[in-house]
Amino acid sequence: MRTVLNFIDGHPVAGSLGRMFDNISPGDGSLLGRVYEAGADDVDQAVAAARAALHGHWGSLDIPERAAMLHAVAAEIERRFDDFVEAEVADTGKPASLARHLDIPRGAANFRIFADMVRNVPAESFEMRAPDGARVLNYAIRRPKGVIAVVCPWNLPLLLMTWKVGPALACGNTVVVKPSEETPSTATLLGEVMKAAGVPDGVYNVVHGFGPGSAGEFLTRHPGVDAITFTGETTTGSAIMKAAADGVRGVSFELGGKNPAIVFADADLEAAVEGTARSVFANCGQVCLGTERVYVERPLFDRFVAALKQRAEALRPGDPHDPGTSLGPLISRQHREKVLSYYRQAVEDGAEVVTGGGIPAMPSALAGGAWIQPTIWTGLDDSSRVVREEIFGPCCHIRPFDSEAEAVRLANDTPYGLAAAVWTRDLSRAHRMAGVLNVGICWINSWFLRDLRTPFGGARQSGIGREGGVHSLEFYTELTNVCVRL
Ligand code: NAD
Ligand code: 6OD
Repeated sequence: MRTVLNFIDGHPVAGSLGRMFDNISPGDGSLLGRVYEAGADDVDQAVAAARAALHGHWGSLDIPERAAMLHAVAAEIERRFDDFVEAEVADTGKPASLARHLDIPRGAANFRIFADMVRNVPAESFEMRAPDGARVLNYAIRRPKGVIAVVCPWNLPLLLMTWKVGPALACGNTVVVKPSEETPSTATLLGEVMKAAGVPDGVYNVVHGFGPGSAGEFLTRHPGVDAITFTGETTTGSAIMKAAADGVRGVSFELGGKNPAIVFADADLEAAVEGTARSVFANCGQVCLGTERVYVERPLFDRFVAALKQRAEALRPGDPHDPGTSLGPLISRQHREKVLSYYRQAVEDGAEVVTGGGIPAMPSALAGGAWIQPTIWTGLDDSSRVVREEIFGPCCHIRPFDSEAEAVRLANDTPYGLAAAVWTRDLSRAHRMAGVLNVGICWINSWFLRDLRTPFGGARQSGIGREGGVHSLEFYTELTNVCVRL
């Protein structure tokens, strides 16, 4: 059984509490290891180490040197690729093929892309005349914002953490990361990678624990933290925003969603079904960009429902290392209880259960895991909680529509606004839809296919701000306008 430590000032440490919490396998419910919980004193130390590193070697590095070090981090992640896959698969139960294809490569890419980006930031400058005719030059410089708190969820642990740590470090900041209590391993492994890549002590710190009354709250309330970047539930975002109000710290939030897919009758049916199936069931439905509401134009409705049902029933839950496995478990039995409560609610609200709706029979070795059936419903009223609230499981409701205007009204009828997918062969209509859907990301005949230089984030209750490419600069740097009388 393994022991997971905090990582503070370049060293693995148990912390001041002497307290540990369990790291449970979602696949079989077994105890994977125990994690040292960080207390308020440990968070203090981590923030102090990050502050010292900011004013030390890291802060004075030239951009090319910093960028080279982040390339070394990416290379080291790739060198230890199998260790990262093992750690991510153990913590999440997801199929190893998914971790190999998505999570770990993106972990490395998130350092490369921002290392390259900061080497090419254009500077803004203007020249004017003073009243006496003298020339005056104004130019803006970007400085690191300071010590950044990075608070992460459990669904794509390394991918989502490095999506924030990459740009934060590239811009010259230092970080204290609070990984999800469910998935502590890859953030800890990244500490070893930082060390091996020569990143100075204190630049990257990890504190383990929970939210309220634990490391999450200690970190986000800490006055030594200059800004907070967070991915997780909207209600948690709201709590963190209150914590950030003291000291008027900036926040960048990637929050929940209830994303629609809209399938027009002229869509390539095969492509629409395949893309929607991925967006509903990938990572066992635990992707913030995933689809939970599907609207299909009436002439295609019955064929689409039948085809998606076939896809759902072809998914194979099982051992993550078996190449035939295409569906992992949910992250925990506790999360499964939440998802199952929506499965029951759907039936109470009069849904037709097209497929699924319960717990699959699993071999006895896996029976203790958080397995759940992929599920499709039709026939729910638009007001049902199942159609309105984020479930974060492998499920969707499919409803017919009769006109483009109705599809837009239904898709936008939500407090969220993260993503929408539109499936049509009519490109004019596709562009028109992108202009009226109230979302941060509009996929056209695609899903989860995005250039990392583009803005990522959500509208309405799905987030605050955008990260990605130069958009990350807005959050991770402070601008100083320099006004020079020549
Ligand atoms: P969560 O909000 O429960 O937890 C996220 C992190 O916040 C964890 O590390 C947790 O310990 C910490 N936390 C909880 N309460 C806190 C508090 N009061 N103060 C400080 N930290 C606190 O989210 P989750 O269950 O881990 O992840 C699933 C959620 O994340 C879903 O709602 C999903 O939509 C969302 N998500 C959004 C995106 C996006 O890009 N928009 C990406 C992935 C996940
Ligand atoms: O691809 C990304 O950069 C990103 N932030 C994806 C988020 C997925 C949510 O689960």
